[in-house]
Amino acid sequence: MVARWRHGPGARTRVRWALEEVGQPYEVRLVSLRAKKEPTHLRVHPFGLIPTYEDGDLVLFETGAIVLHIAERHAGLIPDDANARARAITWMFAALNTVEPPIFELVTAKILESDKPWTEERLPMVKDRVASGWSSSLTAWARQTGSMERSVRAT
Ligand SMILES: N[C@@H](CCC(=O)N[C@@H](CS)C(=O)NCC(=O)O)C(=O)O
Repeated sequence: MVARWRHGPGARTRVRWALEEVGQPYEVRLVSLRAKKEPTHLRVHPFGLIPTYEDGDLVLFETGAIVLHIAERHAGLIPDDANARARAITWMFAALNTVEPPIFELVTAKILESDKPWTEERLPMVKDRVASGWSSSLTAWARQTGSMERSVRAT
């Protein structure tokens, strides 16, 4: 199987990482910023973004969906046990929906909008959403879950 995905400057590496992990060969097609908004690319990505993934007749977009597709078809990325699998998929959603957005907002504030008049006031709030928003609760969760899993195993 040869998978093909498109990327350009700043492309997500997670699709490529997943393919490397499962040992699947792939071709990379570079897509320029301009080409992303042209009809050829819009046929494979409705939002005109990257990456996309093509394997025969199958065309996918959204890195989460692509990585899940790769994980479901090749051993090694997600467990076989149904509950462990559900937990792994939960973390995939958490990475995309909970962890990534505030980090992306921080990158936007610090890099893309650093020259805007509102940045000085906005930056501390954005940083706080990452730092106190979930990093401390994640630590607490990890501690708690460790003990919860031990008690589940003991019963
Ligand atoms: N949720 C999408 C996000 C895709 C996305 O934002 N791609 C960026 C590159 S990492 C992009 O194409 N940016 C160029 C643009 O906005 O025109 C995914 O995970 O695939």
